[in-house]
Amino acid sequence: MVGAAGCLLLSACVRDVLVSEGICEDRTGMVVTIATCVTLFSFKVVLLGEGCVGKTSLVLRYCENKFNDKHITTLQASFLTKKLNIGGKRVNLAIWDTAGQERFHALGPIYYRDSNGAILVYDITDEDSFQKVKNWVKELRKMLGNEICLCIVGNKIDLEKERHVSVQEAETYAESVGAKHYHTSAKQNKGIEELFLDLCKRMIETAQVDERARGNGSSQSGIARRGVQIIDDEPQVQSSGGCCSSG
Ligand SMILES: Nc1nc2c(ncn2[C@@H]2O[C@H](COP(=O)(O)OP(=O)(O)OP(=O)(O)O)[C@@H](O)[C@H]2O)c(=O)[nH]1
Ligand SMILES: [Mg+2]
Repeated sequence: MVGAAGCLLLSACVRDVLVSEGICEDRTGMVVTIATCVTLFSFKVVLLGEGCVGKTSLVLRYCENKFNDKHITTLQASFLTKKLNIGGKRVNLAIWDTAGQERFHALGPIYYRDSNGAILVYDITDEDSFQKVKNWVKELRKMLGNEICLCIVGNKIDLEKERHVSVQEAETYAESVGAKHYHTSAKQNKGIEELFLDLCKRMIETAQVDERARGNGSSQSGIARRGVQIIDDEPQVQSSGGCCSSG
């Protein structure tokens, strides 16, 4: 199927984005239309973790560059979006910030279902919050398998002197479950851009691998099911002449 801008649509969930269109003459004097598309990825990311570890603070810092010293507990979940451009690829992030309070735990599947990435947050000064991350990893791997990109985040690194979770232990654990570990401070705005950028690159890679597998007919799962959108980003040149069109 060929899109309006001449881009080849690779899957049912694909959307092409026309970023520029112009008319010029080629070397033979024929009038041609040049249309350029970019790849558009739409990813869903969920934040999970115990109450008060800083999930909302991380999202607010990332999306709005704000920080609040007060803890305003999240009820159920909240939702923010962010648009990025990574090496010519456009990424739309839908970020779900969930409530950490135990009474909301059962709502988890509503928010992590169909997620491409999960950010599991603990507070480096609170050992229990790290144990809670381990519970989330078990649940996510059981419910979603290996297709979801997992990030384990030790937040509040500005409180290094009060650290109760060893860096070595956290990093070794993350590696053992196929997750990546990150260190952040929402308060001091440290490590957050890097966290989201790295996650986006990993999700793009996963999506492209899935897409190639689908192209080979070896997988019907993955990308389409999880709403990832990929398009060909090659500039397309189309002849605009009627009978003279080369097709
Ligand atoms: N020192 C320090 N405090 C932080 C940091 N991030 C968040 N906080 C504080 O920790 C408290 C809890 O932050 P939230 O972002 O509301 O925590 P949460 O995980 O969203 O909590 P729930 O919504 O109840 O699940 C607030 O008082 C924040 O100001 C940080 O990096 N450093
Ligand atoms: Mg919150």
